[in-house]
Formats: sequence, structure tokens, C-alpha cells
Amino acid sequence: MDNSDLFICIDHVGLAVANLDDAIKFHTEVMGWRVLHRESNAEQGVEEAMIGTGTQGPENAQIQLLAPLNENSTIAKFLAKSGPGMQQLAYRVHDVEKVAATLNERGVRTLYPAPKIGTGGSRINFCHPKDTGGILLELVEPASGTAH
Ligand code: V0V
Repeated sequence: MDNSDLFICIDHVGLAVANLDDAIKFHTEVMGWRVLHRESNAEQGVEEAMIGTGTQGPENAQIQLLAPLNENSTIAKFLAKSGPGMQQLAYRVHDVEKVAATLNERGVRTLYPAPKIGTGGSRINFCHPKDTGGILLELVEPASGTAH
């Protein structure tokens, strides 16, 4: 793939939080954002909300609030080790498999051999933080017709 075809925009920034309702309350009542979407993802072990500004456009990055669904969740592990805060940066892509393959060719490991289901039916994979300068980088291919 050409470099110009790899990434569309920053899709979202994921924040690990201990309690989703408390985090939503803070980000809406104090920071003035609004909830765009909320769901649970059992496979990823998260209860999550996507929030946006009052003027959120389709290519403006969203904030994803991520709370652990259970004690085995990657978010529970992250909270125990690092405390609440930024857990991931997510880049939007047109084709998650092609982007993962291109990054693999360039020496970046992806976590899953095939994409998994993410927010709003998107297809997702992650780059290992050890290969990206310490950042858990998510690749997000939105479900067709949406830009969660
Ligand atoms: C771990 N490390 C991180 C990190 N998590 N570095 C930066 N950002 C993070 N979030 C570092 C950690 O400090 C260690 O470095 C090393 O990686 C191994 O960490 P660990 O604590 O032993 O943890 P592991 O290996 O058990 O798990 C780490 C990975 C795991 C990244 C493999 O968190 C994972 O599978 N993440 C992908 C899935 C995920 O995050 N799901 C929740 C979001 P040192 O100490 O060895 O130097 S779900 C989502 O985003 C959805 C649904 C969506 O957007 O659609």
C-alpha cells in the first residue's frame, strides 16, 4: 500500500476508566462532551461509550471511554498496572486487513491474525505497543456507512 492510503484520520482516543457512568458524568457535565454511542463488547471485556463535541464532524476524533466488564478484562489489567488514563490511539482505515499486512511487512506486529469486531460493528486489530514506540495503536475499519 502507498503511505497515502494507509490511514484516514484519528478515529478515537481510548481512555481507561474504572466506572463508565462516573466517567460519562465528568466528560458531559464538566467537559461539555456528549454521548454518541454506548455498548458492551464481551469479547474485548469492555463497557464503552463514544463521546464527541457539540460540533463533532465525521472525521473528528472521538473519545472512547473504556471500563472493564470483569476482572479478566485488558482494561482491568491496565487500570491495575497504570491507573486510569490514555490506553490507546485508534487510526481509521479503509481496509484493516490490508493495513495490518502492510504494517506486518514493515516489522510491526498486529495482535490478531484476523480482525475482531469493535465498536458499532467495526473491524479492528491492534499493533503491539512494543513495535510502535509504546503506544497501543488500534486499526479501525468502520462498519460500512458509519464512522462510529
Ligand atoms: C500494555 N502495555 C502497553 C499497554 N498495555 N503499552 C502501552 N499502552 C497500553 N495500553 C505494555 C506494558 O507496559 C508492558 O510493557 C507490555 O506492553 C506487556 O503488557 P502487559 O501488562 O503484560 O499486558 P499484556 O501483554 O497482557 O497485554 C497487553 C496487550 C493487551 C496490548 C497485548 O492489552 C491487548 O491485547 N490489547 C488489545 C485489546 C484491548 O486493548 N481491548 C480493550 C479495548 P513492559 O512493562 O513489558 O515494558 S476494546 C476497543 O478498543 C474496542 C472494542 C474498539 O475500539 O472498537
